[in-house]
Amino acid sequence: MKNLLKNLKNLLITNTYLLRKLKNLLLDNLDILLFLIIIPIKLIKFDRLIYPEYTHYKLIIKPIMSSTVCLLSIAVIFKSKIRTRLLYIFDILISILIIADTVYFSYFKDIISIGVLKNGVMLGGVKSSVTSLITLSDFLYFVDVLILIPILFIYKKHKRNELKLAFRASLFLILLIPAGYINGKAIYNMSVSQPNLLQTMYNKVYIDKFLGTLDFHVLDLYNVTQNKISNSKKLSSKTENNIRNALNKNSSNAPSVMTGRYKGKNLIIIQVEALQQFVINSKVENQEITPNLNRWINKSLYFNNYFYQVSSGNTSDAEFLSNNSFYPASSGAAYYLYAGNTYSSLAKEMNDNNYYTAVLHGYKEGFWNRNVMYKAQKFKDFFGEKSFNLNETVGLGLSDKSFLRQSLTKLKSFSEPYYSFVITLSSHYPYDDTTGYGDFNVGSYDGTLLGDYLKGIHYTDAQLGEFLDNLEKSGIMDNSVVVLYGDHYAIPKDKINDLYDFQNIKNPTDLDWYQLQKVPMFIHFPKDDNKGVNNEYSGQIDLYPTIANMFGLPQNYMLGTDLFSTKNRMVIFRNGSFTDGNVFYVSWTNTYYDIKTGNTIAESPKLKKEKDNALVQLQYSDNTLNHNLLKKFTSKKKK
Ligand code: GP9
Ligand code: MN
Repeated sequence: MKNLLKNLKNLLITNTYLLRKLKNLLLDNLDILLFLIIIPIKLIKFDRLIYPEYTHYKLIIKPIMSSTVCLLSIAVIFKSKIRTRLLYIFDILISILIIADTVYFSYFKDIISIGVLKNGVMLGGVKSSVTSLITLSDFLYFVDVLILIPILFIYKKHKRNELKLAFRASLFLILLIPAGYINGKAIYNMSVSQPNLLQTMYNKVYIDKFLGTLDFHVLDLYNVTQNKISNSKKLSSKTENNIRNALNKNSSNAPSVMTGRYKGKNLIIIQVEALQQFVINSKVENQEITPNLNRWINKSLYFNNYFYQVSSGNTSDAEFLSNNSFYPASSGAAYYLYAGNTYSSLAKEMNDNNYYTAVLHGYKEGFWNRNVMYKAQKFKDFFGEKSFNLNETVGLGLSDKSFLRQSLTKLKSFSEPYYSFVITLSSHYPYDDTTGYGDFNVGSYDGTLLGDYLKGIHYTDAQLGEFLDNLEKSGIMDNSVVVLYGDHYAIPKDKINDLYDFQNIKNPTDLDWYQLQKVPMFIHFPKDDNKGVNNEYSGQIDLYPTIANMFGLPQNYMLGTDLFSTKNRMVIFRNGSFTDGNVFYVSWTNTYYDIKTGNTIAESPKLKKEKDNALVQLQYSDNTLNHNLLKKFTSKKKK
């Protein structure tokens, strides 16, 4: 009995000792505990806002917890007082970041990036309505910051058991290594499942949804810094002069019949999603695939050897090439990387000629960083998803039918002369939303990607036909030049065999593949003037110089060539492949093909020169963009 009592007493003493130890441990690390609870709650709350459809936290908990622990690991290196302060500062900063993200998201349905801040989009677009956008619930993010003030004050008085530096350093590693690994793995997985996404940031919301906003902002910072570091080397004035001369080559063009002929007319450019050339004047099951475009091509000047030149920036690269006459970024997307640059874009030159300029596209404003980049290109207005009534959707968003109808109404209200850049959406990969496509019979291709594409593009063709007919009926066409082209490929490489089969190509070569990378481009002039076919080899980079010539705009800063004034151009692709219309060089196999015979040919000194020149042109483009040379060139010119 005595022993039992003694044992009980001992147990009690040890327990109280343990309890006291535990209590002290908890109190000593209260700041860490609170940080580990508060920050993930805030991050998850924001994630729920941008991703209301998700049903469980499993998707996001790993990157959110691991990024929080990574931050925490930095703080634990310091002594307890500094650590607590640091964690508190992190809390404040994260709260500000999330509130800013929330306000921006409620307006643009996108996430703030450094480019957004640099371009002042936040100020321009949101300023007027900032107060109406901040809701009371946004302040919840700050509640703990306020409540913590008195708590931290009292907490200061608690004497903590100070850890030795060696212990703190090991704690740092113990936290950072697994957390960094888990976080890195989440980022890596995304880079595998969504190639190009992390470099181009075309869909910031997607990244934020699945990695959390902390990771998103760190990745954004990483991209920007990496770009800054790799471009920090200054260019010599000789290199700069060479670039300036190369950009100016169009200015020395002798005036042609087209020069200034359409000055004062409206310009409507229609960029069609995934419109490839092979569907033009082609049939499936004895029906025309694009009867309307075929009809309009007959009334227009059709360029039937026109290539897309996009790189990983896809649609945005097509816009970039066509509006600026520069090559896309070597990796990543120009719309993201160079959004802070100065441009001598088509819209800017049109503005300077008293045109009204606007972009119309019925999709999310922040996608492809458009809201930021249109500002940099000096478009006066961007009518994005918010400006349209989303009364009918196909695929990604607003249907082309509804979009083009609403766009026509908008065009009618624009003050003339105007430049309107209209971008369609419905014929977007994977083309499987058949709503409104009718029952276009694609025979044996039914159920394949190619079959779906044929249905999809047939639908878009019908909408474009209606739009073009209405432009004509309403008299707009009499006073406008209308340009239409496809942005990029529709059938990716892994499904290309279906297309070879459709085209009846046996034993395809890389030349065959390249010849299928054409997109239709036509220019319709008032009264069907200049109609015909132009067979010259050309590409998207040549559009701006061509339009500049027709509209009497300066042709000073462009790498493409005017389709009406220049012969023997080279069409250069981002990977260094090129064609001069006779020979096709495929860079990934270092092979030259004779276009007429389809045979490979040996490199001649002339071809070697062309190959080197292709790389020089790409280098001019990269240098201009990386060093923001247009800012320098255009401001010097004004003096
Ligand atoms: C969406 C659209 C799609 O706005 O332009 O871009 P893409 O995926 O084709 O590059
Ligand atoms: Mn596209």
